[in-house]
Amino acid sequence: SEYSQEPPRHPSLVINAKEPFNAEPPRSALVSSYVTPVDLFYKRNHGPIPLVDDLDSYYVTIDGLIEGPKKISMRDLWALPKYSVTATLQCAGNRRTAMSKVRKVRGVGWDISALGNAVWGGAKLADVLELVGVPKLTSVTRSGGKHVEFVSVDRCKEENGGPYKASIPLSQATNPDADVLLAYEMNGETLNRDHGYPLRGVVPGVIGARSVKWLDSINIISEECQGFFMQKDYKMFPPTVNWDNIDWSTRKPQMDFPVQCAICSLEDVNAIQPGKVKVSGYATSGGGRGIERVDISINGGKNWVEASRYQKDGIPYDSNDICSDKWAWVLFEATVDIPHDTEIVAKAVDTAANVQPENVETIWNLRGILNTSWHRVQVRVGH
Ligand code: MTE
Ligand code: MO
Repeated sequence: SEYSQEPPRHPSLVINAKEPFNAEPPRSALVSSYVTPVDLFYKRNHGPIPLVDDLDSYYVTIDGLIEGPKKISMRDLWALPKYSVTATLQCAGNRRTAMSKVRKVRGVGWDISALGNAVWGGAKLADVLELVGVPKLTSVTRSGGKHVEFVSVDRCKEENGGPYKASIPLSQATNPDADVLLAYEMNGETLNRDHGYPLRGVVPGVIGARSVKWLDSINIISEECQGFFMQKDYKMFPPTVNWDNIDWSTRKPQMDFPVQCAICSLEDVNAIQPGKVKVSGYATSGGGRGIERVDISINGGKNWVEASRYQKDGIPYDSNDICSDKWAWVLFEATVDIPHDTEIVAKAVDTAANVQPENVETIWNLRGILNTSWHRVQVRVGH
């Protein structure tokens, strides 16, 4: 079958769909390290994993509304300055299963682990675009190019057997500070097949869907990419929109991720002993915004205590510190006293003072994306 060449995977991944392969690590694995190990990093696919086996004949075609189209080889990319960017990638469908409990939504079910934090190594897209005559900080090319479209070598049914694709604004692509990468390494190793070997886009601060794996070509275009995943998916609709009245053209493709957090040290319903419990998890926001605060409640949201935050072990996190990783998640930890059955809640505030919605009902949408509601876990004590 078309799925006969899938790579081996870690046995502790929770498989949400087999073909295409969609899987996430157990909650507890996420908070075991600041940088998520590659084999435990969530895997989100829309088709079989393509096999690119000859790097010497591999190249990315850069074409479209530019002066000189060019084929870029891995050698060309390796010759450019290499950057390492620690960035959290999160699927827009993270926490979809919980949204589905309010009212059914369409899409692969995910618990809270459809995200991970990795050190991506590669060339900056801004440097690559210079090779085809597009200078830094360009928002429109002389021939009217305003968007950068990434096209994959994979095949998916949503595109009627065509490749997965997505685009970002040219202004972001040519801004060195946006840290958009053409990545060939993940956590210091050659990118593996599941995550886009030999080359993928990494667009920090933006929903995972725009970080296209297995790049085949890059096109400079005048309008945003017209592909399925830009125009007929990954858009945020109000709760009133259903499959009978949906008009996809009324909404923009989702880009930045809103502020999010989740408790990873406890399962949905946990039996624990009375006394002190460590509550830990992740918090992350989009657009390079840091995490200002994480609040924990042990009585369903009546009272709150502030959790401690960190990125690197032992060093308290400071969103103003230039040594903090601006595109990466912040892990949090609080020790609380749990005398009886209760609901533990976590919510984060980002550096723009954006907060998470209290209830999932108010942000319900038919595709089940961006469930960033307060994260709640039930604990049963002492029986
Ligand atoms: N790129 C290609 N070519 N095909 C895909 O199916 N899935 C996207 C994105 N890039 C996808 C893709 C989605 S929806 C997400 S969330 C991320 O890749 C997941 O990246 P990962 O599997 O490396 O975690
Ligand atoms: Mo995704």
